[in-house]
Amino acid sequence: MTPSTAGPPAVSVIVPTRNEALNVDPLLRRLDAALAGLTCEVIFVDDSDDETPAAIEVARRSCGIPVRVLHRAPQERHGGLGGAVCEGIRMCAAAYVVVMDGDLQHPPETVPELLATAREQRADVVVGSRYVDGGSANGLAGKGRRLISSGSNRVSRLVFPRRLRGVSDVMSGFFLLRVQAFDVDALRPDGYKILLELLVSARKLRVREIAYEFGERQAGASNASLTQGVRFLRRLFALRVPRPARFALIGISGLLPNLATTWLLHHAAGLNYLVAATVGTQVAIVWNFVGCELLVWHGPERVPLRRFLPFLLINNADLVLRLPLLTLLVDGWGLGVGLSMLITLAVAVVARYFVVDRTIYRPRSFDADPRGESPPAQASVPMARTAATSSLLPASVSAPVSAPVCAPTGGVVDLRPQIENPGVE
Ligand SMILES: Nc1nc2c(ncn2[C@@H]2O[C@H](COP(=O)(O)OP(=O)(O)O)[C@@H](O)[C@H]2O)c(=O)[nH]1
Ligand SMILES: [Mg+2]
Repeated sequence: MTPSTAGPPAVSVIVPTRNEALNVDPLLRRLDAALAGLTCEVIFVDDSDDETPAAIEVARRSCGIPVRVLHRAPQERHGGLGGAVCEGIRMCAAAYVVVMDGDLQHPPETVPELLATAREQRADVVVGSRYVDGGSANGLAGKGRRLISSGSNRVSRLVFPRRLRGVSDVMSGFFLLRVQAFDVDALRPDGYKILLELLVSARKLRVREIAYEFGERQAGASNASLTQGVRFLRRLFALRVPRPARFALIGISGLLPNLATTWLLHHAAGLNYLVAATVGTQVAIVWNFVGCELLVWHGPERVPLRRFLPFLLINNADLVLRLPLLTLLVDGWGLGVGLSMLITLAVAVVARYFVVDRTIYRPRSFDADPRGESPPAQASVPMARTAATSSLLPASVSAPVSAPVCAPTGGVVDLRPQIENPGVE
């Protein structure tokens, strides 16, 4: 195929890869044949530790399609698979991107149909679906994977009934996007299932589906794991429930270990009630900290202890400050003890939220997080580095032609805070 060099390509195919050395050559060959006649480019966003970059370098020489590669070093792998897709979208030169796996489970021959559907039906998203007539999920390895896939689909649609209405395969990794319909910088990708994130983040999307047969992995091993499942559930919760509400929920749930510990130490172990209540409070603080790390701010795994110590301090200070307020309400204003307790607790939760948010979890804390657990600072990889990282880039294709939404940040790390999607539905 002879790609046209005039103007931007019609479609950029984004392939996130992690250890796919044996698959990139057959993938590029099939894409080359399938996309004959289309102006296009392929962008690999590679997080591999094997020889995948070298394999792409070799394979691209006999490929008629311009191929670009962004290889991310371990400390740059923000957001895992989802983060890689977002990087690809930022780099793309076309108005449409197709995202597909690098292991040939997604048939390259279906890419033209995705594009044709988007153009004919003026769609913002075209989802390759395994669950419509003509589609098949047989390539999913084992009954367990099939159950997880269909279960996650159902749960997602239950959580976002309006946004996901009519989408039969929310878990699909094979889809097309009209780039202008999305603000990639507002996303907080977290591992797999980036399509869910995209679908719930933008309003009024025109979504269409086409069937495809999910094939078997060509070579190598799947990167999916239980951890990815946990990250998915966590992300679903975060997309649905705004952060302050998550914080409040964790705080309320902390009452349980607090009361249980206090009761046990006082009644079962016979400790003085003040000692028991103090220990109970410390247990609740640990509970809250773990909850905040996992479900509220998603702190990086490294050195959580460094965040725990100030967390412990803030929570105990809160206890000390609440008592004078309680005295003021009860003795000064004559309010009942129960009501006063409730008021002081509510004031404390709000104050604690702001203090913890602005100090322990302020954006700077996440700047260098390699796992990209919802980094509020988006570390965009400059195009210059892209070119330098990869000798794979012919000069003519090393820079995108034009696309405002995916313009590279040109060597600058963009520190704008990321916008979460609180209560997006
Ligand atoms: N860039 C990047 N690609 C990834 C990552 N994890 C998986 N992939 C790629 O995403 C695609 C789907 O992953 P795969 O392991 O096949 O998952 P499965 O299809 O659910 O079993 C493949 O092309 C992988 O190489 C990652 O952390 N970063
Ligand atoms: Mg796969």
